[in-house]
Amino acid sequence: MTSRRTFLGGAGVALVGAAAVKRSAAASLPEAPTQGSPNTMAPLAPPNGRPYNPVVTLNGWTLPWRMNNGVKEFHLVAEPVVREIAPGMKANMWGYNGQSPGPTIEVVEGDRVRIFVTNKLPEHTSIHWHGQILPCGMDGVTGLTQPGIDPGKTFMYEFVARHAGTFMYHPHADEMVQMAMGMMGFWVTHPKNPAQHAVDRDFVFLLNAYDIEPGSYTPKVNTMLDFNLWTFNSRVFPGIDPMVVRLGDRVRIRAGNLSMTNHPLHVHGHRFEVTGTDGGSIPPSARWPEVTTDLGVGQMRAIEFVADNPGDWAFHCHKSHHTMNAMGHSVPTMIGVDQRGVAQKINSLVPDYMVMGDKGGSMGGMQMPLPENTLPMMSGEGPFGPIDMGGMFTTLKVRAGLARNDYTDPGWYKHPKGSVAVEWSGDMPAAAAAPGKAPATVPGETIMNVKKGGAHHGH
Ligand SMILES: [Cu+2]
Repeated sequence: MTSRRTFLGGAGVALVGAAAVKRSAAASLPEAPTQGSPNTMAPLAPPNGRPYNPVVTLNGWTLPWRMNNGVKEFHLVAEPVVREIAPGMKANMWGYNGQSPGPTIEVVEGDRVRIFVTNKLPEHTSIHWHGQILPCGMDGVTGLTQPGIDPGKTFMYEFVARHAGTFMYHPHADEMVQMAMGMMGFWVTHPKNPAQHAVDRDFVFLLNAYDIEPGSYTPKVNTMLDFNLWTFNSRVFPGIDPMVVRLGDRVRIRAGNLSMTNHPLHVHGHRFEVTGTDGGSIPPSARWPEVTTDLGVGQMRAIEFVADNPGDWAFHCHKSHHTMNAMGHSVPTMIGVDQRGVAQKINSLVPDYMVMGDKGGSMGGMQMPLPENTLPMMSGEGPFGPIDMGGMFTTLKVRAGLARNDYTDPGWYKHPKGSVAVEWSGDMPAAAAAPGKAPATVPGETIMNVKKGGAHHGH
């Protein structure tokens, strides 16, 4: 909560920062609260300014502001942080105000916003306000619209949040390094009229990816595509909190993609509509039902649905390797190979060896010894056993009888009697034969149609 806020470095740092601020109308820099806890913080009800319905940042928080003569003033501090990726693993990252991603910024359409950005990184940075329609010189592109913010300096951005919508912020300076290190944050501009696009629960998070070698703590910043940790707000399952909603609630989930590949986000048990992009709200006549929506690189989507189906529903990226944590790829496929006996022989030479694929066992149930500061590939214990998931996976917990502002994890869903898939213990029915004549086969023999002739020209 914001009660955990601390003053960064105290008044001394504020004075040094203020000296570097040239055009500030303020006598001093606004407070720069920091957040150390990776827990999902309760929505921040606006203490002043125009009213709005606040969002919930998954495993994150919203940045408080100072109102100064009608201008909302925020203070972001770009700095090295330690982020818990999930219990059992921490990473040395770069972020804002104590965390990666940085805090969510929430403002209202028409608000004049002033953002102070202090750089405590070892290299220059800048912030681009992705999706905002603003004066060119406030766009945050180092070299193009401003000089970089050197280490120890504070810059001031000021603009009017002209359009309601879902946005994000990230550096436009040494981008590959700074984004690989976790520098990004969410931005929501609420509509002037709180009744417009109103929902009961509004969740936000960013999609990001890291390459952290098992046993190490710092992301590899030269990785271009082959990342090994696929995260929601720099967290992996089971470190991602469930999205808890009340039965019958209208729910909005907003996500932005600052990783280097696309992510098809899939919801179980519900149909949704994409109601917004980083370009704004989509008119109702242009929406269509979906259960999966693909988020391209640099895109944002807002989806909405009524949570009318109680249960614990999976919510995840549909790329199966994105619901896994760091893994080795140089393993041959052993599906169909009977490995019984092999493990014992290898175990006499390599004590920790285990087989996968056939007669080996699923990865979720494996208890492999891991290097320090590394998560299992897939984990998470459910009410029926291992969930076999990691990475971009969490649950949507739909429950009757929750209080309006209650986001507490209600535990596992209690299924009505007779509504859970069970093992069949009766007689097996006779298999129905397909119409037509089956080809004659000899047991154990495989029929192959081989196309003869012609050279192989490669791929
Ligand atoms: Cu994905």
